[in-house]
Amino acid sequence: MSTKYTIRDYDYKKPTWCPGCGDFTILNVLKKVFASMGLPPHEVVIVSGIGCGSKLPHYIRVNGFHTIHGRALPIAMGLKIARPDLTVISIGGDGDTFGIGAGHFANVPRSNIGIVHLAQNNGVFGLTTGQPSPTAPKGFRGNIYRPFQPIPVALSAGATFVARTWTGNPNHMEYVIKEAIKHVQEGYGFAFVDIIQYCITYNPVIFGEPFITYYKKREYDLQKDPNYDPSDITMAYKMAYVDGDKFPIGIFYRDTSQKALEVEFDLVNDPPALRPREARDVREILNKYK
Ligand SMILES: Cc1ncc(C[n+]2csc(CCOP(=O)(O)OP(=O)(O)O)c2C)c(N)n1
Ligand code: SF4
Ligand SMILES: [Mg+2]
Repeated sequence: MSTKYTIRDYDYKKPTWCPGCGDFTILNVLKKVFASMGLPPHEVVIVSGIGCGSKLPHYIRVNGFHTIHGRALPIAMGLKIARPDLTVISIGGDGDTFGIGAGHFANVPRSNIGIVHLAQNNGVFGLTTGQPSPTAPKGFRGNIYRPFQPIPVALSAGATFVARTWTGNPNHMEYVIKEAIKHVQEGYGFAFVDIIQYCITYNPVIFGEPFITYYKKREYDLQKDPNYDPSDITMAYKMAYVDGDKFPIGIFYRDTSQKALEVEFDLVNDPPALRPREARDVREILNKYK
């Protein structure tokens, strides 16, 4: 553990989120994690999509890339291939990750690229004023679909680290995000964290109970269960479907038998974007298309 950086080293602009929004907790926890892991701000990149939560890179002093709706993951992947020496975090809402970006969520994990993806899962399209997102329960504001299941989909997509936390338990979130970053640093590949996020404006009540009360009553920490083995994918699938009176949080799955893509192709010590380039005369190519 390093004491080189403090939380204040990552402070930047003041967020414009609604007072009480769970995105504040995610922002504060990220600063805490970066400081306690001693991550230099210039060696971290946060790539986001579009949405309330995706504004996060504007509010933290690390490199930021606010991209387009649903596309944080492929951009983060390209960036990690070019600069595997950097800590790359991709972040986006539930609409971003499981709706418009679902194709990337199904395919980027199986590359096992060493990035952490954080889903700000609030059950609504917050920025566009509260339409049901893919994770909204059936019946919510006229939603006729059953909710999308992030954990089993991440497992099936080949993520080698799959976890869940929520914005009402910042200590737990800190633990889980730190473990996700460590998984990547140790060269094991893609890490996914589903963060159940409080949207105080458009989704403050879960099945008739206030958000905080609902999850506080039901949170069930997998790492406190001595019989839970996160290396067992069948246990992970089983726990992923537990819902109702018990809401599992923590590391569902961790596979340390695979190599990250950037490790397998030996890119880490020779980042492609930092390789010396010879000056090339492009006129010959351009002339071809005249
Ligand atoms: C290609 C495209 N389609 C639609 C939109 C409109 N749009 C902006 S944000 C958003 C949904 C945001 O929801 P979510 O990803 O859950 O993030 P939140 O605001 O809840 O944090 C939509 C549909 C857009 N910006 N770009
Ligand atoms: S609308 Fe919801 S998600 Fe968006 S800033 Fe407000 S509380 Fe947060
Ligand atoms: Mg959302």
